[in-house]
Amino acid sequence: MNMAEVIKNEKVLRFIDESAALCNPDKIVLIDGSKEQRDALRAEACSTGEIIKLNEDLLPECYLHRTAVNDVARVEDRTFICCRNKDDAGPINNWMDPKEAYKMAGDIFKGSMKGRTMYVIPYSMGIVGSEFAKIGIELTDSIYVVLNMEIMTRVGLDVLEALGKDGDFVKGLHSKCTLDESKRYILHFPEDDTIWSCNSGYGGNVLLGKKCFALRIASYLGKNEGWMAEHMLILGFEKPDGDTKYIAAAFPSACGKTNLAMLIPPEIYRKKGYKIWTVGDDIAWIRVGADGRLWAMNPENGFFGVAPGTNEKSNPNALHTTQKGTIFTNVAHNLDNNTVWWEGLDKNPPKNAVDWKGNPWDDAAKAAGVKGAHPNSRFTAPAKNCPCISKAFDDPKGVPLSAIVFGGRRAKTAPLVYQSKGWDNGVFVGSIMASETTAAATGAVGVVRRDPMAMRPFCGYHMGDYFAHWIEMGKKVKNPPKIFNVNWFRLDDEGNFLWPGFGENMRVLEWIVKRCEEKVGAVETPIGYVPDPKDINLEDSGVSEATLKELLTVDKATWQKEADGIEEFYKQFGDRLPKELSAELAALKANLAK
Ligand code: OXD
Ligand code: MN
Repeated sequence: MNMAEVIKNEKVLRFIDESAALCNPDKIVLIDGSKEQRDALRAEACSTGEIIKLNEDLLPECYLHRTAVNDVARVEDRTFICCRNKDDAGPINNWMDPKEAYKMAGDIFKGSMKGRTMYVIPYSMGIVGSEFAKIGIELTDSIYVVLNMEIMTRVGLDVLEALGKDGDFVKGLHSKCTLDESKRYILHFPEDDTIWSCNSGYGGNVLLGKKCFALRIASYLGKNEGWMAEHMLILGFEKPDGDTKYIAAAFPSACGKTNLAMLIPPEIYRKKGYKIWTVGDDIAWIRVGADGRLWAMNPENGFFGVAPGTNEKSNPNALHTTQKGTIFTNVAHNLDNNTVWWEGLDKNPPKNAVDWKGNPWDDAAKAAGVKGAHPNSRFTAPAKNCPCISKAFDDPKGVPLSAIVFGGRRAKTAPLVYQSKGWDNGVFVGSIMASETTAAATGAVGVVRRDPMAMRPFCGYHMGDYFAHWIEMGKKVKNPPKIFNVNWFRLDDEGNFLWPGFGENMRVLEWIVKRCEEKVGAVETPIGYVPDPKDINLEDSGVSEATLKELLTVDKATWQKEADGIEEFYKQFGDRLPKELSAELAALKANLAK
């Protein structure tokens, strides 16, 4: 294929030329999104051992990949925001001067694709050609990246068509290089719409459409263009009368976002006709609609979910989603039937297996406690496989939000659910989000890690300016969503979870929706509104009224300590902390002193 005949956009051609001059690949191949090309790439990657074809009858079109043992997760300490002014990156991000970063990484990229092919992936975040979609071009020397991008985003020649002769795009350059950890860098240049990633082959570091573009670069674009890129799932809550209310929810990593997005309601709800529909499980792009509401869309096209713990009970919808056209990364390989296995899938680990490192996983290894799958092993699965995918998934407008929900993992502090007292108070609630490491056996409370809006690792600019952007957005919406906080992880004094979680979270979602519809009252506390216990449906939940009361308590002494912690946390933002948030903190303190 003659690249210049197909690619009409000079800026794309220049980007390819400059990157090729730097990385020196033997060949350049444009990814066209066709099945023929995909099949050929799969076959090539199978022939080199990069991926393994799984049982076609049991897992059609599914593959297994193992990353290098030193390359199994996002690397926050090697992730940088490279903007000209250091202050603009803020106190939470790592910063590098863009000139230095280009020079340093340029030396690493130099000649890195020699003997390899450079693949050119044109992809769209959002529906191709829709007014809310944004386009990226990722250049990579990894077939694994190409195949994952084809699941996670919309890839193909129609993207180049939509880009047109002059359109702008996010430039992503990735090379595995030598997978040298000491030279691994994930660099973002928000002022240049550019991402450079080197020496990694792990999803979160190399599927540049996801965290790098759709959150870090997009959050910066959103600030400048008046919209928001958030680390949020989006779900539809359908009531028996067919009316569906949409909720976006932000949780730190490993708090069950994918599970909540694909929740199956308890039987008593199913019988009445309630349903949950998945619009997205990780990222929401949010804009102000002409109707004065906030509208959210999922820019992704697949799910990059954590495998361990996913099973028929915890998330049957996710499990079902992974049964076709899926790439599994770092799970155990069941050699008996050429399928996959991970801890928490079922109680029958395969007898004849290979672990995620590629070593035989025999009785001796199991007895020694060696895990079959890495704890952060993943599935990359097409969204359209999901049994509960929302019909709004393909709607370019997205969905109107009734509620925004924040959550974290707190042993004692946060009640099961509370509602903020309005937009600014809701921004405050999001800004103080936190998770604790819990020592469940003893009930001891661990270290608090503040993770504002679950964006701590993903905000592409100064977090204080990000808070200010949230406050500004509130001024633009006539009918803002109501803002809530949930905590599925509250513990009793013995360290047991008080709330069953998973599908039972439906009971809390129901209260949230009723509050949005102004169908139930609530009890005012110093931090916001909690449910009157009678308004949470406990039928068949196994939760007693006494436990629910405990779940809903707001302890003043605990919150006074929390307020001190917030004050400390806020100090680092200096004068970039919006005055609205200092006022909210002062109001909380005053409420607690009453
Ligand atoms: C993810 C994360 O991989 O948040 O989605 O870490
Ligand atoms: Mn995430």
